[in-house]
Amino acid sequence: MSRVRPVCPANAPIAPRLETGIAPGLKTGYANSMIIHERAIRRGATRFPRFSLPCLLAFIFFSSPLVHSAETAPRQGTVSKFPCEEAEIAHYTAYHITKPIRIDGRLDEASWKAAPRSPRFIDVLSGKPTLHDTQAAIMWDDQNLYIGFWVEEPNVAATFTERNSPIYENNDVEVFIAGRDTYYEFEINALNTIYEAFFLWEDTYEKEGYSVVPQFKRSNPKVRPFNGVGFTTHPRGGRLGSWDWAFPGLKTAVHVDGTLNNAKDKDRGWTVELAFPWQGMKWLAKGDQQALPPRNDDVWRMDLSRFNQYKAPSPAKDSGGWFWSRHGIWDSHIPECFPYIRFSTNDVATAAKPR
Ligand SMILES: [Ca+2]
Ligand SMILES: [Ca+2]
Repeated sequence: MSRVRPVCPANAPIAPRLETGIAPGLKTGYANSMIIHERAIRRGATRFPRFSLPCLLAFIFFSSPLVHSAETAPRQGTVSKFPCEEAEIAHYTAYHITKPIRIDGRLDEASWKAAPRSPRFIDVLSGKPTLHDTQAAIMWDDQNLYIGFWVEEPNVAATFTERNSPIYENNDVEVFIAGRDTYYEFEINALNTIYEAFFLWEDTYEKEGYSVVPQFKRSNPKVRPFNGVGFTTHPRGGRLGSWDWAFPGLKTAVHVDGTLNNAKDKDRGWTVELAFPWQGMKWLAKGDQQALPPRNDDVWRMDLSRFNQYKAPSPAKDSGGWFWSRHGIWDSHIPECFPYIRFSTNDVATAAKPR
């Protein structure tokens, strides 16, 4: 059964901003001042015009699990504060590895072949199947968290080569890693160009000591308020974004299985291989005192996704945002919707066969 959402007139009065603005004079330097509103502009203003408050509330209501009940059959009597339904959020076990991984973009190590893969990503709004296949896997050792993406793509294309360019304006894949008080955003295109940002919830920003970290200080010109993209009524309240964050020791690589920026042929796609050192996760682990590296059965919230500039043709309803599990609203920035990643000290060779 298809859902029906209210149609809201664009630019209606009483318009709550879907993003925090940047002063026009700041739109210079540092890759356009970090393209600060990143997705707010691209995924908010450009794709979600300003709606009137009643319409916005109606949209959120119609995106709620209650309205989805016929499709998703939520548990009786449960009401989520978030646009994703708890029962829909993915669970995954990340296994330990002992053999070294070469970060070259090729996911040909035996460990990657043994690791469980995510299901094919689904549309972030509808949860429906997507045009092309996207899968991911997560592994770890005592030094690093490893993430691999398999991205089916008949025309692999990318343009940005400068770090922190608006990678989301290319086709990309993205990683979000959340702690209790903070979360990290990572994006990468097929040219192995990356974009990073770090977000901190205001309710713990001062009292937990994040406010004195140079990269997170309010006085840092690369730190600004951020209020999500589509879900601007997060019950936790405000947050800050820092575009002055580089994940310590991060290693990234991409392999293109085809020809890059040549549309005359048909490519198979691209793969992405990432190593995030645990020691770079200090500010993510602090809030809930997560161990670095994890202990057996520790659980983190992490989200993996893919964004496309093209859409599946009508009548498909393709939002262009493809996720491991659905958010139900156009917003990557909802840690409560991120999949549950459980870390096992068992070797990846003991993992179940990939689906
Ligand atoms: Ca490799
Ligand atoms: Ca090509």
